[in-house]
Amino acid sequence: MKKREFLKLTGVVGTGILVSPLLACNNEPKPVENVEPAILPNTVFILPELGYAFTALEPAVDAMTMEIHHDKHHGGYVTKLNAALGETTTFGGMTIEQILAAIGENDTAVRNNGGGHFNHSLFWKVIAPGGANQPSGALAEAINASFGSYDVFAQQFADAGAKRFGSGWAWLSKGTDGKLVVSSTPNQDNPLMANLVEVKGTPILGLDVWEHAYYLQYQNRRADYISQVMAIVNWDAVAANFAAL
Ligand code: MN3
Repeated sequence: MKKREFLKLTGVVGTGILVSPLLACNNEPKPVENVEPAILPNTVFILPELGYAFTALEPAVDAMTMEIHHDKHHGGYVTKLNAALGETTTFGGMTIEQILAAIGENDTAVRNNGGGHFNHSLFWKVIAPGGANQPSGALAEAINASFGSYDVFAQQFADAGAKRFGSGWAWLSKGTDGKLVVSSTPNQDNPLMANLVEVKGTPILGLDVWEHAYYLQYQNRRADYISQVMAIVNWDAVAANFAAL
């Protein structure tokens, strides 16, 4: 690069002095500057594959419900989550679990759509066809220790879903005290949202009781939907969630 071009690029053409002799000889330590932490780019979330046919859960859940629920509802949450994250730098580089643990009252779009993404991602796995239809091993022991028996747990879980007013979820989670706990949340909230929910923990089983999850097939019979889906829970998937904690 020619000198004139260099001077032009550095913006000092015509000043006459390139480097002040005072500055050039200044060996004083520089004051420590407040360096802003690097802003990490937002994670871009994608709609996970269902992993099985829309017909695979019939007759408990019909194919049209599964298709609309996965492609349109869950897909919509993912699209809107990514859009909401684009409006802020607060959640840069975070996993969905980290985002949900960090959100507060004012993060409405991330709360609704991030919750929607996490909740449905869990749901598709715990109702996947195949797998044990009853808990066993360490998970069965934990259920017995926490609730007394599977039947007591199952009644609490079904009640949590049936009594949820409006839209929401029933959860089986590992609570902050290490015990398993049943809870229910409104909308797309879940027990990971430590700043927002009463019963905090890490969910290992979730049941969607929004009307979009059952209305085409069950209409107003939410309790029937709950009992049919509880009968097809993939307890191997739930046990894998439990073992990962
Ligand atoms: Mn849903």
